[in-house]
Amino acid sequence: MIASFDVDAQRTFTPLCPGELPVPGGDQIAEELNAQAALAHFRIASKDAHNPNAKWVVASHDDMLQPLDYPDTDLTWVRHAETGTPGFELIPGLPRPQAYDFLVYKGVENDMHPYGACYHDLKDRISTGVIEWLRCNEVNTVLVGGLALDFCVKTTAIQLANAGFTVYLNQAACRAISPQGAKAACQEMVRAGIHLVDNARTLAQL
Ligand code: VGL
Repeated sequence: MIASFDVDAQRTFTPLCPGELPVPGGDQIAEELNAQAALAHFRIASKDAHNPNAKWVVASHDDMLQPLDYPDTDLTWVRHAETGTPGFELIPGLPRPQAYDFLVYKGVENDMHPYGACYHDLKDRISTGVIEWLRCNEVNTVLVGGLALDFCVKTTAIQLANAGFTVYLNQAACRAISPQGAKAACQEMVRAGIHLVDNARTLAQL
């Protein structure tokens, strides 16, 4: 069985939320995510679900990406993806959350800021249930897209590959925070055995 995974495709990571973590073009991926989902038996999603009291919160973008010394919170970030705010919502063009076969919320704890959607912590110890859900539903192949390529998408794809799934990363269904980050992430994913494809049209031909 094949599952399509929309990783953190939320408004907070798009220019629609300029004060949060806008990823250039982040609001342009819905069509590709939908095309990719049309090739799969299941559609699942992850959403960052943060709160304003998280220990990694800093007030300005200039103070971001500073190292932090909590076990499961490695860097500072500005407030983003807070539940109940517009930034928490999925990007325009995606289905309502109710339409997904499985949804996972992550980054809920104040002192945990995971990137990958498969584990709540940064050491891949505490499962979010994604891997178990996929296995229960006899999924062996996962098509991945979302935001941002160089953080949460990369980490999620690698976690899935490490768990034994065949993983296809749809590059047209992703956007990255930085071009250098995207390049390094792609290299890391290839090393992890992930198949990079240009778009859903290519996926349809496989
Ligand atoms: C993400 C940075 C901080 C992501 C989340 O979803 O890629 N990036 N928090």
